[in-house]
Amino acid sequence: AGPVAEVAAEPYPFQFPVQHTAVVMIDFQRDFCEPGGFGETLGNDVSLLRASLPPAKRLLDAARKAGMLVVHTLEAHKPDLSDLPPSKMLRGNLPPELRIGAAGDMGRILVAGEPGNDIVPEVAPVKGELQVHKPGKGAFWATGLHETLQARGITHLLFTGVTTEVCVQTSMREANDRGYECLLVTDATDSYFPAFKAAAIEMIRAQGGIVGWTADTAAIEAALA
Ligand code: TIU
Repeated sequence: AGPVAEVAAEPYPFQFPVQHTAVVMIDFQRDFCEPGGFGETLGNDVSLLRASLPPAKRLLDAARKAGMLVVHTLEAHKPDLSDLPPSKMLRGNLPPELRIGAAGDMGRILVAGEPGNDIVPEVAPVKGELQVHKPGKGAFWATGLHETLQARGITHLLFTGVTTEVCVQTSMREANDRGYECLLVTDATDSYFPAFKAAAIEMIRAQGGIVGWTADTAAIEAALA
């Protein structure tokens, strides 16, 4: 029940019941968006992610005004690293001092509670919004997110975050298989590889929206206005 918004989306219009839709902000963390964190240790230019922050903030503002649920995810491991499989720890062939859990410029890399693991101030959570720590790339693996969303009657998800083709796309595919109607907000997501971002957007909405819909922040704002 309640209002249904319609977005001018690709590959065709996307309708969402506002009170049963959540905005999912994937991993807008200092570890990915600022120098000295996990993203930079992997050899990336972290400044490439920052264009998505102003649109993501606008989307947050629109969602908050509409009274929608907002979920912030964080790629975060427990301090004892018991949720870090060896495959993930050793991937990248990095020396021990650059691996997940090692001490970096912003604290221990990708460890919950460390300064670098925080969400960047531009899109920081406010009271009442959910924060979900996830040990994998997908937001539904080992998190309980599906049960949390089901308990709140959420059926539709608007995805933002970083990086487009890694944690955002993985999470959107997980959500799609669990029966959620999903839309990726194209200017509120970024990748270290612009060509990968463009390809992810194309592959999500191809074949009649095989994974879901895409639209920009202005289209969501217009739908909620
Ligand atoms: N490396 C990269 O592009 N992404 C990640 O490791 N995690 C997320 O996407 N959050």
